[in-house]
Amino acid sequence: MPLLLFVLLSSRATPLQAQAATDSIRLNQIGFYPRGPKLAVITGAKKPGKFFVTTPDHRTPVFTGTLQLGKQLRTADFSAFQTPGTYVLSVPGTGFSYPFQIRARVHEAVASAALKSYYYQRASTELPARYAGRWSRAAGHPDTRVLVHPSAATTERPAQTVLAAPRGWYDAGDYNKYVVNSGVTLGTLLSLYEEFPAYCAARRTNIPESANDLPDLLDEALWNLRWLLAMQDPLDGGVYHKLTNPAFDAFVMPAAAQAPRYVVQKSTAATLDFAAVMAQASRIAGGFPRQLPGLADSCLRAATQAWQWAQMHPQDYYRQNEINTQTDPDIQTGEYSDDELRDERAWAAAELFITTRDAEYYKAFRPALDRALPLASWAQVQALAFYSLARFRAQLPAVARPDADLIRLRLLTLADTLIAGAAQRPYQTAMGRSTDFQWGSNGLAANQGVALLQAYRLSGKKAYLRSALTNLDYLLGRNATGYCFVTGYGTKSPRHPHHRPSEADGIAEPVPSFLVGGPNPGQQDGCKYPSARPEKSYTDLVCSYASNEVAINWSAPLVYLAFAIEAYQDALP
Ligand code: G3I
Ligand code: 9MR
Ligand code: CA
Repeated sequence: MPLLLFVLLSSRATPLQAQAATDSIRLNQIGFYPRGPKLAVITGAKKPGKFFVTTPDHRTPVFTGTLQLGKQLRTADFSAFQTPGTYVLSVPGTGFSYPFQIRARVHEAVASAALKSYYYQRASTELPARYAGRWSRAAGHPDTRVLVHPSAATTERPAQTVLAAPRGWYDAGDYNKYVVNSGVTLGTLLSLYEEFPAYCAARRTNIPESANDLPDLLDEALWNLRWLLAMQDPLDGGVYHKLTNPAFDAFVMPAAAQAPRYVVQKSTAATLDFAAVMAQASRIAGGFPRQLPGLADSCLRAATQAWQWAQMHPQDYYRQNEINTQTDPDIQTGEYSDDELRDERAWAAAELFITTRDAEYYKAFRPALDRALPLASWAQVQALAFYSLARFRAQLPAVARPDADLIRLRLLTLADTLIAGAAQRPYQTAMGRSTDFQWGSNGLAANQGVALLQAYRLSGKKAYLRSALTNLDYLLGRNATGYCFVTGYGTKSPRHPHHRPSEADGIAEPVPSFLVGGPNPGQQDGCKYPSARPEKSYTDLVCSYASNEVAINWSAPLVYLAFAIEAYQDALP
């Protein structure tokens, strides 16, 4: 018997192959690049010793290493092993890991899948089996007869006026369509396209538009963008905050959800996010005049009118409780309320400036440069302005040029705060400060990855790229829960996301390729959680909307992170 097998088997009564993999070895369950970093974290008693990389049948050891004893957990670093293949990691006394791959383009499938998740979220259309596989379903929410809610009534469009605003993506586990969250989502996806146009164009997701000559990413974005255009009141330029049922639908399939739908009050936040996205979409559509005739002009006109409305209505906050005391029916769905709109204003101004080169917009953006730059989220979009200005830094008009270094400094400072302390954390990921764990923490981790990738683009420093990869590793399994957080990917992944189609379709497996919200010590849903600790406050139960829901704004930075890491893989050491 080879020595390794003797060592492995001597601590066990049953043959290894008959045993299940252990949950105690935490690693990226998809895999690693041949020349990239490879780290696993091992929970449980801190016993020193060796670890082994073996073939999946455990018979052939291919690499031997020594466990590192961290402050809290042990780690196994097998970066030096570079041979492509499928393997497991074995730790005597602990067990063996789920299988993983080492190969070039190892994240390509999960990256494209994350983009495909938007197809599954499409409203107003059936999903035929040839695109949706087992998760094909009938059309739901035509949204061709949407009512103007009393909170949105104007002389020209009084309450109960019927509008059409079809298409768009369902926001999350629910079936409503929220402009604020659509804005940050589209901004992130369109930024990815603007930064990696060739790479994006080469990715196919098997959607009905795959045969046309637009990149699938843009076709998918257009499904939502065309809905978004209909959310603007053409008579004044203001944008309705959301298109929604009064109350959340039951856990039924889209076609069975028939409650009346409303557009509600116009808000400054929605209108500014809309302006930013339309300005950005305008310059992208301008690159496809034959495929998208007239769209660039329509988007720019919509953006300009939205900006003007927001200038005249600087503080029209969406406050659901106040509306509900004044109008009927009461609206109980997601609020997406935000009292801090300097960032939304800065983002809209920056995108309008880049597209029109009008210095007035730069003046409106400029105050943002005097503030520290926070991480992007649905309520905080300032980073999207900086990403775009950095992307176009070589082509900007003279008025912006003196600030190029400051824009860069703000972005690198943000990235430096994300890297600080990461190596000392138990899982050695950028993600993991205690404040990182909140509702949608997986989206936050992905957004950290995006910020780090921006810093890498600007500086060429590989530490930023490697740090971004630690967060992809985190999302795919190297974390305190042991889950790969993308449905249908990895070995241990969510089975019961708070996602109405996944629950109602009668198929055991959830709709694939969704990123769930992730650990959230708020535990606002009152479900049963395994632990109160922030990093372990995740539960794979359908009731858990606070940790196990899916959402378009969390998947978008994952798409960005996974695509960009794939595009940069050869730069990994
Ligand atoms: O930002 C603070 C942070 O500073 C603080 O440390 C932390 C401590 O609890 O709280 C953070 O705020 C939380 C915020 O999410 C973070 O993004 C709030 O407590 C929390 O209530 C808030 O939750 C939001 C949730 O709706 C409830 O309003 C989520 O962001 C938001 O993603 C979620 O969105 C819902 C829609 O309403 C409806 N559709 C599904 C969607 C996803 O769950
Ligand atoms: O399903 C809803 C989910 O999309 C929201 O994020 C969440 C928080 O607003 O609310 C969920 O709906 C629940 C509601 O808030 C309370 N009653 C049970 C609903 C379904 O679980
Ligand atoms: Ca804001």
